[in-house]
Amino acid sequence: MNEIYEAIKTSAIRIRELIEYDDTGYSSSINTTGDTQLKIDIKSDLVIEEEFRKIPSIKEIISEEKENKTSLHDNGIYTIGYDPLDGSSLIDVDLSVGSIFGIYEGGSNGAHLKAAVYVVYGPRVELVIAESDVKMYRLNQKNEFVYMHDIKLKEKGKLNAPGGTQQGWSKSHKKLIDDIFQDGYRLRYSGGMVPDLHQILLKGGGLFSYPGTTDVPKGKLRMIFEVFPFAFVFEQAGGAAINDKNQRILDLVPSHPHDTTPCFFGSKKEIERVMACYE
Ligand code: AHM
Ligand code: MG
Repeated sequence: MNEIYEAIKTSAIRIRELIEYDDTGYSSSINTTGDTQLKIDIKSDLVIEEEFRKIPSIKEIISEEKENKTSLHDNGIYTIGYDPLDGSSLIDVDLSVGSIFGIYEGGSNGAHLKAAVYVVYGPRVELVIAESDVKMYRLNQKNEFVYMHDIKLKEKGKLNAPGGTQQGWSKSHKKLIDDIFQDGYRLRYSGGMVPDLHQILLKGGGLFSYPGTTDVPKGKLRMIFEVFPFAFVFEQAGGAAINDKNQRILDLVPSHPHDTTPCFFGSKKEIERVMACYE
């Protein structure tokens, strides 16, 4: 597993360089979800693939930027699902973005997840590795990721990050979000799930939601590259992650690599509120 973490660190340093200095314009290609890809999405994907090709324990990779799996090493054991540059449309306005990795063994269902890693490219570069605990690292001037501290959620937080087009929310979802604000929670939402979830994790807790809406009934966020890795991080940090049927996210089984799901990530108390609303 360590060699995988090292490959992710090398990729992150290279991607940071692209974010800071490279062209942020559109390419001429469209990805599986129908988004026009930025040149930087494609380049970040290539950087990660190049670094992962050097690691014999990786059997195959599934990228948000590609339609199908890519086989790497026949004798490898791990499948890595990743989103090379999540929230990349925010680079134009100089907001934080991230990379997300799920390290799976034996398949790519939630239950196959062995570890999850994400990188936040903000004013500083931070990297979080979740195994049986959740550890945060920060990039220093010598391009080394230095361990900072473990991440542990409190039972209840203060932040609310409500995603999805409000016009398409159900009445009960709108009431849930309104009630949470009524209880004094503060709005913290940038539109990049990596910095939005990172903020909730570091500030002790809260709720991030991306429900099914009338325009996207199954939500927007993809299970293998985005939702499963963060569900793993939240559980290992002492929180929880569920869908709109009150099922644990990590029990879900996607039928296609790009399947999406409504999702809720939070500390224990906020997830209990979601369960009461969606039961
Ligand atoms: P992307 O992978 O195309 O960048 O989309 C994922 C991002 C998430 O970071 C964020 O939570 C969500 O899209 C916001 O989407 P929207 O503004 O369309 O609701
Ligand atoms: Mg994404």
